[in-house]
Amino acid sequence: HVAKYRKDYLSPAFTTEHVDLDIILDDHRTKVTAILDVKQLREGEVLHLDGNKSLNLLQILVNGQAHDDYQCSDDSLTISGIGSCQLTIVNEIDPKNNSALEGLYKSGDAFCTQCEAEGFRRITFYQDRPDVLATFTTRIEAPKTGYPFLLSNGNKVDGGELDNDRHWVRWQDPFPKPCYLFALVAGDFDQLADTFTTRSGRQVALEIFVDKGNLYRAHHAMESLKKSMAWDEQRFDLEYDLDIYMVVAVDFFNMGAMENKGLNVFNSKYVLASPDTATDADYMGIESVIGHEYFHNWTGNRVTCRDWFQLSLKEGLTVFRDQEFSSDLNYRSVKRINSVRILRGQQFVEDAGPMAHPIRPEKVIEMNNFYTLTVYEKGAEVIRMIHTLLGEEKFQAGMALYFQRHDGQAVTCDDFTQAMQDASGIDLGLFRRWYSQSGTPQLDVSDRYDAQTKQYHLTIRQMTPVTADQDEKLPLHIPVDIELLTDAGESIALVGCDTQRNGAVLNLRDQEETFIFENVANEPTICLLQQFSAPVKCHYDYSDEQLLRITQFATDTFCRWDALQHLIHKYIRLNVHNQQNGGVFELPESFVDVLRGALLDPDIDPAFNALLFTLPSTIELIQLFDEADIATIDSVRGKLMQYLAEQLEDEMTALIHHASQIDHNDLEAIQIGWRSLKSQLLQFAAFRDEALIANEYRQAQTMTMTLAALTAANQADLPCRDELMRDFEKKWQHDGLVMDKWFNLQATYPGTDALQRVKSLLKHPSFSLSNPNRTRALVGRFCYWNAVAFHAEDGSGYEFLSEILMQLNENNPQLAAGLLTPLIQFARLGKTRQAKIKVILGKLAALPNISGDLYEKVDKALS
Ligand code: BAL
Ligand code: ZN
Repeated sequence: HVAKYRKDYLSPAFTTEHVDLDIILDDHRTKVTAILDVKQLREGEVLHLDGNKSLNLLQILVNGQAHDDYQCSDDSLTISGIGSCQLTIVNEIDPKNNSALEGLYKSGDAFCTQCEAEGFRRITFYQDRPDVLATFTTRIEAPKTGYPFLLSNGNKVDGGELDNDRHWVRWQDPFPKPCYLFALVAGDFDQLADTFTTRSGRQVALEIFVDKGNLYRAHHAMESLKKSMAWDEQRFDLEYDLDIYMVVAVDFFNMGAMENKGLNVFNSKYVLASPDTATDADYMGIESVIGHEYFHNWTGNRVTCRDWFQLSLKEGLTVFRDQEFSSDLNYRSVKRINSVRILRGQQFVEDAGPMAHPIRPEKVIEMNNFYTLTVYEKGAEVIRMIHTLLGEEKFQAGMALYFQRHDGQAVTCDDFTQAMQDASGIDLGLFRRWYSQSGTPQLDVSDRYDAQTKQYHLTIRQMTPVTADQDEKLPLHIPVDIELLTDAGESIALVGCDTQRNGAVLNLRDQEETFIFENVANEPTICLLQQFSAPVKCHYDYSDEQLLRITQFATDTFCRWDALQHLIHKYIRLNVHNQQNGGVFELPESFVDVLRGALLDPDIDPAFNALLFTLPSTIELIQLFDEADIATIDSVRGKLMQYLAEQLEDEMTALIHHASQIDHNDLEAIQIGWRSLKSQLLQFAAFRDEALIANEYRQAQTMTMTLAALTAANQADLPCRDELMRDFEKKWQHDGLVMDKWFNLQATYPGTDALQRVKSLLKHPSFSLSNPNRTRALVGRFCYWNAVAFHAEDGSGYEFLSEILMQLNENNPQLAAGLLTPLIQFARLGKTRQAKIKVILGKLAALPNISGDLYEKVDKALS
């Protein structure tokens, strides 16, 4: 397993300008003929093609003549004695036995592909690197029966019938692309067709392909696609470029979806939705992933990455774009808070663990391991900071310059920031460190008020703790968006220091800076990081009174929510300490009163209140402790829920009732908000009213409310829980996607026998380890989210995961490496558990056939 380094990038000695593919599909012997127009860029070098041991090479021709000056190994084909030429390669592959779900494989009865990052080399020998851009024509041949649809990138240009019930189709993609954007799908589907007229008046055919019988579940995806196309024109001035845009939903898929040019392949989880099978969260997820893949057409496809170290060039930017899309269409504050929860709850943990890396990694063994929260979510935060520093207008000018300079090219993160800097005139020199430095910066904030001069002095110190990959850290350019509040909760105008955008964004550039504000009548309360203006941890010594003030009065909803989180963290810490020392559970009345006030507010904002009543998970709370006592943390969290359920019983009951009356089961934002609040309140109600929960389950008219009731019954381990679970199972056992919700609940069951239950469910007829969605729903969910059971002192959870990983190591290494995460993030688990984990990791490391995917992570965790 050999590491590659960003610093070693070398432009290719050859490129391929055009690829003519001919693929004759067969379950076990698919024949691939690739005719490549190869152009030599540097003299005196051989042509290096990437391959895979699964390829069976049949023939090589150079300009039509047999050529035998080549060397073929497990993963490469090196051809000597050629310059610019037409190179023909013929090989066979075995899609049906391809369980890794990379390259060409079978998902159910259909053929489909996944080529990013390095899957094309499992289809044929090729320069499988993103800086080789070629136009593609693709001829596909297959039986008509079973495969009436033969799809690839670009436009369909030809096709015909053959003997023996066979047919063929030819596709042509006029846009040069790297091979990771190649796609092929063949199968029998239901097809939902629509059109979109672009702003310049071109009609684009939109086609969504789903398994037979699922057409009624494809409409939301289609609506989301049309909204994405319109939004990208309006907000980013970007229009679609081909005559057709296709989306295919498949059940066996390692990722969420893939942005192949003109032919997106999607995990069916992000396409299929109907009110009885999908929750509001599923609907939102579909809208955002459909948007994400569509937005890649410009940020990823028209301008792509020079090399895979630059992945965040397209992913960070496209996540930022999909976040903005969801925010513009739905509810900006809720979207922002949810993004921050993922970042803090999971990306900060990645920074603190053995897989820490900058958003632009320096060293990679297996590229699939770097489709991370750091590259995606922190990458999006870095783009968001540029947006904050430049403002919308200059940011859009930067985007326009980026496309003007780089359309049709494979470029770097530096090219992007340079375009932003040149178009805006704002110096991003120091800011670029965000691309090369890993870790979560920490801000320490202190202040001083001078009543005589009416000056307020704000001092911010920054420090980034060392990470597993880097032991030297430098100061970063950090935008700190602030508000000052009076004791009465009024906003104070900011006068007198270097601020931008409404005078509220401070530019922190040095290790320590003091900002002085004038004309401040009284000592203010500071609200820090409005809209979470930078992906940092922030420490300020707040009094409870100040936090309660911010929760009630800050202009910024993120700051209001965040202040409440500070309080919750504080009381969790306090009560964990109490419980460990034989004390009793305590919570100040003032805190309960603020929550009561939120529930009684006549202008209640249900979606925001739902977030106030979403307590941090046990797994998030573990991060508050240097050495986490998981059982006690979990128990205190439960007590906090029960205590609030008792104290706020009347207010919660009234709102649950009110929400039920408002709910008409439609997707209006306000309705989603009320369902979301009711769902959260049911989690509390479960601790005192079993009948209510059972009743809610039976009367639910949407999957959102069905699942809310079932989740409440499961979390509180109510006597009716098993019966409701059986009812759900009976109703949905035929539908894997819906059963994933059931497996999720089984995985997070709070009872002491959770592991035994999960083990026995591996044999459930709806479960299969070969399906990534099922595996993540049961095994992944258990190991990541059932902290108490997975981290059981006896190590049984760790043993269980290692057995699963040994099974998946060869079959689907990418899936295995994803599941490994909770086993390598052990910093806060204490010595006993760490020792047990290291024994398990040692066993994995000793596997004779350990995949690069697992090796890279295990090796880092052990070193
Ligand atoms: N490019 C891989 C899937 C995605 O980020 O859209
Ligand atoms: Zn993406």
